[in-house]
Amino acid sequence: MKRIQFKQWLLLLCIFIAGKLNAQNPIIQTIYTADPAPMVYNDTVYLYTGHDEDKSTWFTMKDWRCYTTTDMVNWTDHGSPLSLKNFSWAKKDAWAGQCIYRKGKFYWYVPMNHQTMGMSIGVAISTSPYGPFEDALGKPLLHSGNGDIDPTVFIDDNGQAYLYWGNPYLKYVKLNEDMISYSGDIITVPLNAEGFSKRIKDADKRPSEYEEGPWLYKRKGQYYLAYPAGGVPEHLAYSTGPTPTGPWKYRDTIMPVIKKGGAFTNHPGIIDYKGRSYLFYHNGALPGGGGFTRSVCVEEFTYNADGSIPRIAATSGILNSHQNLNPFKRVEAETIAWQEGIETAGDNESGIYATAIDNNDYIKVRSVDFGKGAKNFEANLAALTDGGTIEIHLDSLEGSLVGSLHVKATGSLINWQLQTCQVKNIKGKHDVFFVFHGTESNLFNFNSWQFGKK
Ligand code: FUB
Repeated sequence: MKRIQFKQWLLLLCIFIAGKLNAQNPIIQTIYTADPAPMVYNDTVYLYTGHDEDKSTWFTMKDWRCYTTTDMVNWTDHGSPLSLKNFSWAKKDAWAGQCIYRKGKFYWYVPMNHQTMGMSIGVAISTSPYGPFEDALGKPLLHSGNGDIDPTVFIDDNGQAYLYWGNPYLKYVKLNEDMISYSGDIITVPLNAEGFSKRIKDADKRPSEYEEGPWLYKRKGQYYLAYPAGGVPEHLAYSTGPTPTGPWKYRDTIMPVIKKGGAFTNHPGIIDYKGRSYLFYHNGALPGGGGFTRSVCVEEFTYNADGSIPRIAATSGILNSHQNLNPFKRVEAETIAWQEGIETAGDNESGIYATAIDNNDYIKVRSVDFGKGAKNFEANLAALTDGGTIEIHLDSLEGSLVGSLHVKATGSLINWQLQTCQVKNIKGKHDVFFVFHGTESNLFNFNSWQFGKK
């Protein structure tokens, strides 16, 4: 992501200006992400995504990613807990999946191209939402045709789990309680006009507006099936039903085709979190972004009184944090509301950290509550040479400079050391900008930070 073409600078400038105006979308800027699958577990939003490779000219995807938030504006990068390498039978195409919790375990359903059979759906299992995940079966959970992509999983109140998937068809099975096998036939859902609206574009090719990427959930006794619709460029639409297997009734468009900065695909992920409702989707708005280099975004919305979903516009993102961030506890450097120039990397010993830090790159963290005051700053850093600086600015890139940490060499880029500086007495709630300066490239790696009161 780091190196961009000169002609993309104009777009970068727009994003930069938008960034200054508090843009939050796309919510991940370090890599291209696609096909969001949010999961609420223990008061945290876990966002599982696909990962478009840089400069991709097809859906070239090799791994899946995980991010978390508790405030909907600062997102922590947890790296890649699952990749094609975890499936001995996989050939390529780590496309859209979804993860769900059941009885102490996490089940992540993902499609990929089988070495001989074509697109198939696998299931990976872990005892932690962060992984590591491993192939539960050593073979696909199912293969019914080459349109076996984009699984969505849902567990009803009575414990029955359902897996829906497919493009151009829409199919489902009832999963067994073990979540890694199913009972009964694979059912093909009739894609009729009543359930999914009559196809307008390419009506000879498909019977209904349904395209791919289903997202199944239940709210207030009603079952919702959201999906990309209408052919490319896709919009998001939904149907509802009285049971998890329908009959489905087409309701409406959720998000129209994104005209500016959209990708030709889209993909819904809908959750309720701390009393508010959110639609996750993807666009192509980052520098270098497009149909095969997509980025995950999120919008807050309110259901209509009758339970219908309103039209949701793609905006610059969520401005109000759910809760303040406590700067007096260790915060991972890869907890980011917005950034420019940074990448993330990781290994078993260091965890995930911010890297590829060059002059003028920065990380913004929102709604940091310093309470009655912070007097010093401590960062866990690794540097090959002296000379890099972390400037701490409040509320904007040019906002008041409250401290500068002059980074010292630590011996290697994974040899971590706590380094500190004094800061002016910072009180109350602020957005914090860590702005990096230095003459070298790869100035240092940045693992975590914390403020102190003395
Ligand atoms: O990300 C690869 C494919 O593009 C997904 O499986 C589809 O839903 C579309 O988003």
